[in-house]
Amino acid sequence: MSAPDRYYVTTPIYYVNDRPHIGHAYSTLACDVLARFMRLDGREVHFLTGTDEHGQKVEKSAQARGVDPQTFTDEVSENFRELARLMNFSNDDFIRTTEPRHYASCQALWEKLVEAGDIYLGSYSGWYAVRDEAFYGEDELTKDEEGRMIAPSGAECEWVEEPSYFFRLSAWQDRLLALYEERPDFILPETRRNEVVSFVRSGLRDLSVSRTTFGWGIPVPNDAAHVMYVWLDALTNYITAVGYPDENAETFRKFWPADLHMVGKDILRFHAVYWPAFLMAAGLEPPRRVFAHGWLLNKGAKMSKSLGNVLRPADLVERYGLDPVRYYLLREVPFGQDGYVSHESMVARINGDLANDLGNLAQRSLSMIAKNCGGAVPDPGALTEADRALLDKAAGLLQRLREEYGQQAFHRGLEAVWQVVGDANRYVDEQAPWALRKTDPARMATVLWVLAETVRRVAILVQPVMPQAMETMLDQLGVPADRRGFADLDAGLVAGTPLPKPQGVFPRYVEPEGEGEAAAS
Ligand code: ME8
Repeated sequence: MSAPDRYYVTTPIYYVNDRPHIGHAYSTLACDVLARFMRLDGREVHFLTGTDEHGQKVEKSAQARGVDPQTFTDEVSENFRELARLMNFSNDDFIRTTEPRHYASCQALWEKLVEAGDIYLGSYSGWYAVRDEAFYGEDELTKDEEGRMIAPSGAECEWVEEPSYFFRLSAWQDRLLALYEERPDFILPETRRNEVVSFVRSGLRDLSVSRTTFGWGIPVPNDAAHVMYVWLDALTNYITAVGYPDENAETFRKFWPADLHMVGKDILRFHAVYWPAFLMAAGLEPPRRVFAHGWLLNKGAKMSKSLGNVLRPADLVERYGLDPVRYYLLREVPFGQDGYVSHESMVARINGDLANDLGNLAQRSLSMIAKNCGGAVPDPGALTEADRALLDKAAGLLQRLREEYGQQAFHRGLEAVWQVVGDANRYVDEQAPWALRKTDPARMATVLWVLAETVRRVAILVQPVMPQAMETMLDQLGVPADRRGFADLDAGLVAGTPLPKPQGVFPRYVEPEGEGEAAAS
């Protein structure tokens, strides 16, 4: 059983047939925020991402490019490493399913499943969607106008007949239902959990876990005619990365079971049904949680006109800045639900939440300190009720964020932080420190200290979402780099600490010349 002070979080491993887009960045961003949050909260974190490089879809993409699959995957996998650099992701490892460590792990898992009597040889005849790398029953499909068979995902299916090994999934139905019952937060959000439960209740068919009609995959032990079904291969990445098949490896003992597999709703069934069944069959613990987030949607024609080509992460970052994009994606769309991305809502968040609310709070507090307190943290006198009320609210945020992020409710966590930012802005207006300058400079110093201290707490807590911007803000508050963890939250700002010249952290977004009309339309 892994120790409670560690945290293992994983992203889906992405198919290398596609260039990274905003959806991939979204899943990994959510994990990055959790990884950073847990590290700041004193936990030992393992944060894994990577690429899924086998299977028919990738083989076909390589063929279309006229290169061998290994050359192709080497090249395209690099795009996902580049995405991690671009987005400032703090992953501890990047796994590729073509690595030797992963072959060893998959083959060992396979042998375990054979030993357990859960794999048998048969033959598959049925429908397969290469785009989803998934098998479908005929009852799940619809016919399009040209008579093609279409999966619920919209992917076209082809008829497949081949010898295949099967995993005895049907035998795991009751144990899966028992798992969902015993651990109500194994699958989140709850609506998705209910969908999985009713799918499993309706009965499970054995699962084809090998293919013989193409060769780009991990060979099945002792039967070279078969390669493993890409999903069995892909899911295993989560244990490979912590040292499987060596179950006694320090990393395995420390980090397995994973705390969280973050996935998009399209791939929940693989993670919440097949994966725990494989693991339990091999005598391994299932992960603690699978969270299925929603879909980021392009706001129709309107957005594509106004945002142009900015749905590539690099374009968004170039246009709006990295940390504003990170903030926007987690604040705008309630995490777990589908949501729209639009230029208008992005600009509203940047100019409202960031520039006006937090940026301006920090900027006006620090400018008044620079001007009136000799450029150093002011000396607070006795605190009034109003001072205490604001400081207490800021002090309550850590627990609130632990709860909200613990449920992957990033939007609610950020909303709670911005409520305190709003309270702090009202406090400035009420206390009017500029007026106190002449009448009561000691009280002015106290008010400015309370403000700077509130900004310090907020900045420490917002680091996981906007690491660079909060680094700048904490530099301006004179907080030493080694005093920015959550354990340092209660050590308030020290009077007399010299402060650098204040500078704005969040510039307002201004439409570039000549683009205003298109962007606003
Ligand atoms: O499915 N909005 O890889 P994949 C939000 N290799 N998230 C999105 C999105 C969107 N519009 N589009 C994609 C695979 N995603 C398998 C996974 S894991 C063992 C193997 C995200 O490259 C979302 O997380 O098709 C989705 O589940 C994932 O990208 C699919 O990535």
